[in-house]
Amino acid sequence: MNIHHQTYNNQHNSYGGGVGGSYNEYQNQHHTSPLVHQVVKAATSVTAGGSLLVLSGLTLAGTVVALTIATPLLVIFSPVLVPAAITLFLLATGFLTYGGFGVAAVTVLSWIYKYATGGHPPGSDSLDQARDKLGYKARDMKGRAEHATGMGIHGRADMGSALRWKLLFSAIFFISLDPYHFYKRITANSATMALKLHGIVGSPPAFRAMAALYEKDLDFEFVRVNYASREQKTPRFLALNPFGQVPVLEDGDLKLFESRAITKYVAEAYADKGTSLIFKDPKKSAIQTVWMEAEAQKFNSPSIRLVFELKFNLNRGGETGEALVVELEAKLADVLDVYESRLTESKYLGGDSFTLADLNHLPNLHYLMETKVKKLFDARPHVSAWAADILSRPAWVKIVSMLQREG
Ligand SMILES: N[C@@H](CCC(=O)N[C@@H](CS)C(=O)NCC(=O)O)C(=O)O
Repeated sequence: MNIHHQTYNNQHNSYGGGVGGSYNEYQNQHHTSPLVHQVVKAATSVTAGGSLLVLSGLTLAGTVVALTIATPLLVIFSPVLVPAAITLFLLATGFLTYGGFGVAAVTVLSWIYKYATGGHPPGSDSLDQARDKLGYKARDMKGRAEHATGMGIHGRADMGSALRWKLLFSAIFFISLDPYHFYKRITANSATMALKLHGIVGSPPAFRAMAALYEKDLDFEFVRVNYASREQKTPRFLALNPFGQVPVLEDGDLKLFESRAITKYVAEAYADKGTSLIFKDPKKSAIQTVWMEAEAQKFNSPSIRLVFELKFNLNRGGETGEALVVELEAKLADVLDVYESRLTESKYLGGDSFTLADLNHLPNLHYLMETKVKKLFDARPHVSAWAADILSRPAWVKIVSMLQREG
């Protein structure tokens, strides 16, 4: 997100245990050996798909055996009506079941192969979502227990990985119960959705992009990037963003990264939909750009670093770098003084209506309001009213609900 964020991340290999956002948890899971992963994945794929193939084979064998018994009956008894009916019944049910198991086995095998090798087969998002949610809760409890007993943080990666496989086995079980529904999901899923946002729940830049899509009332698919397997660093993801970070927006054949570039594109390309997020008049537009730059160049750095210090800090046992916080608060206070003055002359930063100049602030603003830094906003009446106004917009409230549901 910015240079500070990266440095922080590298030092601690984590944004923290995250009281506030599930996305921090993904950063804890980079330790599992890829080789071990691949071996386990391959073994599981073979076992799961193999059992379906065995079922298929058993049905075929059963059909052949039953036919062998029925055929002499056909010869011995005449008229042939009863044995013929038995034979036809066996033929129909036996071969149909055999074929069904075979097709299911091949489908499941290829789905598992894609999922286990870090791909995104249709329906895997729901599985990942459930996995991530369970993993987050489990790691959070484990982290608290370890913290209480003074233990280290080792072993968190195994927890996420084990959950992934348990969920995968549950999924296989349910798929075999209802293969038709599974098939329908595969064929009806995302292929037709033009807009795709790749991100993780809780990530401030991903939420920035999502806010623009919601303001524009656009249908889009939210593709959850799997941090546990470092999906953002795989060749497939690097082809979307060579920096290996979320968010990425796909609109048909257009692929965009950098959250602010995404919000700008969405506002311009879908100018006639939903909320108008930009001014058309060149002078108004120029002023709006000034405040968009203020967010990116002045507000973002102290605010996101404070978010990481104060909101996502549990990995360090709840400690924060107090001196750093004081320094960052002073920097942010200077920025907010300028904002206070600006907001006395105009209801929104970019002008008289809500635009990208305001929207781009939302994620950091949201997280800061849950920290002691809120006092800096409360002390400035215009800034405080502005923050309350933009944070209560329906598009943003939708995102907060998602965070509460999944975070
Ligand atoms: N300037 C970028 C920052 C993106 C960013 O920092 N994304 C983080 C998540 S909050 C990420 O993907 N980190 C993963 C990594 O660096 O491996 C933006 O605004 O889109």
